[in-house]
Amino acid sequence: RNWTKIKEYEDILFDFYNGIARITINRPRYRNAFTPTTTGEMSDALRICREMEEVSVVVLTGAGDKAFCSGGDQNVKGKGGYIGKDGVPRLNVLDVQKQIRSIPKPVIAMVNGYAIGGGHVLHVVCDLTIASENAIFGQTGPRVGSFDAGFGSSYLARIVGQKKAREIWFLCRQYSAQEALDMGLVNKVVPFDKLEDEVVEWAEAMMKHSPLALRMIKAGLNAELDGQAGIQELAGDATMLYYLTEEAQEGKQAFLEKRDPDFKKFPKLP
Ligand code: 2NE
Repeated sequence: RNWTKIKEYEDILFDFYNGIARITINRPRYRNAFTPTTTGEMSDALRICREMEEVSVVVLTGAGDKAFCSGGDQNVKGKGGYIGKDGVPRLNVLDVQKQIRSIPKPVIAMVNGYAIGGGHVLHVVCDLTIASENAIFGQTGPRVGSFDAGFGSSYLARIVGQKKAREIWFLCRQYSAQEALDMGLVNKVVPFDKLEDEVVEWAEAMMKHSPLALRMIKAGLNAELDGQAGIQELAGDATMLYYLTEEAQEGKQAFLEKRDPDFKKFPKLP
């Protein structure tokens, strides 16, 4: 496949093929652990994915055949967070999680190896996960002095159930791709050399469907779980659709023409 570069970064690759934007964490030396630079770049790339009309589906993956992402880079973990080039401790992977949930396009985690710690949470928050047979899943927080009590816990529990989520966090075990499939944590497992083909096939299948319908379904599934922030997303989509109607245009037009609006002519469907 002829993937073309969208933008050059330090820690990630960002490329495009046939409606699909692919974000690859490119730190294989550290099992694709992220630093504040990595997550800052991922945020920037996700912002571009949201804005780019040509992008219909986003794929998140890791470079090489060993890891999807091994979470926060322990070399830069300091007091108060992960310390970036500016010397400030941050947890900006949380912004990336929120962006993955709120971007109005499907996001597929293409898990090509270890998805561990904060790297595991990244796949959890993606809409779909396709894994290769060598993929390994798990949380390590309580073992290494960390935890994610946000999406990494509550959304995980929505996926695998409360007992299993507590097992995953309390015992910090590793799970095979097959075990992850059995607990509903991933959508499909394929041989490593078929991973990209499978992901592209799923992306192309979704691209045959109405993007607005997919957007509303994603917002609706999120809204049930995300409280007011989730309702805001769904409400924003409703406002966008309303702005496409003549009825909404009439309100603005009347204001600009300094006359009373005539809303009577619009249908009140049952
Ligand atoms: C990922 C895993 C299981 C892979 O094991 P293996 O045996 O395949 O590789 P190895 O030898 O452990 O790792 C290869 C190199 O990558 C580095 C290692 O230190 C090693 O370096 P050298 O010895 O060759 O110099 N490496 C791997 N993961 C790293 C990391 N996260 N940070 C820095 N260097 C890393 C195994 O490597 C592993 O268990 N990694 C640690 C996983 C982990 O505990 N991650 C942090 C969880 S906390 C978190 O991510 C988090 C959160 O809980 C809340 C908010 C934000 C983040």
